[in-house]
Amino acid sequence: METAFSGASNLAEAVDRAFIFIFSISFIITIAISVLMIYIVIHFSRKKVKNPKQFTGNTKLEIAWTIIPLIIVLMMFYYGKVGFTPMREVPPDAMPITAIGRMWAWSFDYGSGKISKDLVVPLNRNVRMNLLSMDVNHGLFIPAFRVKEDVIPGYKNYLWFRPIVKGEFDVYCTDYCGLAHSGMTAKVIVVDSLDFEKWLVDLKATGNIPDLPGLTVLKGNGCLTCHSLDGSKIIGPSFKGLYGSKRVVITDQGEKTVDAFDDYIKRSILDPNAEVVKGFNKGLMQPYKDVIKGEDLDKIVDYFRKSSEQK
Ligand code: HEC
Ligand SMILES: [Cu+2]
Repeated sequence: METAFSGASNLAEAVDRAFIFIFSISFIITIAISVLMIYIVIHFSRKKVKNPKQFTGNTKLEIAWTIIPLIIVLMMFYYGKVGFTPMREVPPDAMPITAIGRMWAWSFDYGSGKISKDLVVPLNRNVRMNLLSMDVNHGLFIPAFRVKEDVIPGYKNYLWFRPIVKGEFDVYCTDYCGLAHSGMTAKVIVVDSLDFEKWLVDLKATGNIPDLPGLTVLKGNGCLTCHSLDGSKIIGPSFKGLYGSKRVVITDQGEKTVDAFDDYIKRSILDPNAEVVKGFNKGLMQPYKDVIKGEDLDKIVDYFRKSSEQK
């Protein structure tokens, strides 16, 4: 099994080399300065040197301590540059996948409506990740591949890699993007080419639920940052299977069960904290009384009804 210290992509080696170089230099300098300081404190103490000499400049020494660090930092720059340049040069044959960041989950879009929670990639194939944010700044970080790039709304960023080790690795978000930022993780799974093709064929196209007007309203108002469509729990309950189901809610009068038809859904949007779905926190969803107007409200309910009929 691979450890976190051995890179799993073609880009890892150069990153590790730059890191180890900079780390070693820093380590050596830290030790050297500390030893020198201790030596000077002891050797030049007042007890030992009664009449200290005054120095006023030493050209040779000054040239040395300018040139040597200059060479060292230029070498650091060189190793950094050698590692970084290929990261921005995507091979033309790279397979495109879109990484979508939103509060607070990653999803990976393989095209044709095929969207996966985990990033499955074929061994030894170049992969280009197009980075898309639905809301705020995120950062896509795959430590084992030694790649990390910002995911900024409205800005077309990208990264690429070629996985060279089979296995499962972690994906993180590196920009503090709100409450559940630390939970914004996923897995990269590197598999053989054939297994990958099979997995992709089997991956159900969930992304292309026809864009009913209600879905546009949900997207436009940021509802989907807290409510998923696929059954997963984000901050609020998933919208999957909502319409027509029984909900257990907590009101000021206590617990009760309601049927999720038009009235309940409208109430939940306009005044969400009057009936709070059991197992969820009150006060997270703001009332949309002044935000969602009559017609849009009907479109949302319509969307819930239609998507429940599709099943
Ligand atoms: C900040 C997160 C957040 C946002 C944004 C948000 N909600 Fe909610 N929503 C919640 C939480 C948490 C609950 C559960 C607690 C409650 O019922 O108040 C909830 C409950 C609901 C319910 C009841 C669901 C059920 O399972 O019975 C509906 C319907 C709903 N929201 C619709 C919407 C719509 C429509 C929008 C956008 C206009 C929206 N929400 C935006 C967090 C959010
Ligand atoms: Cu994030």
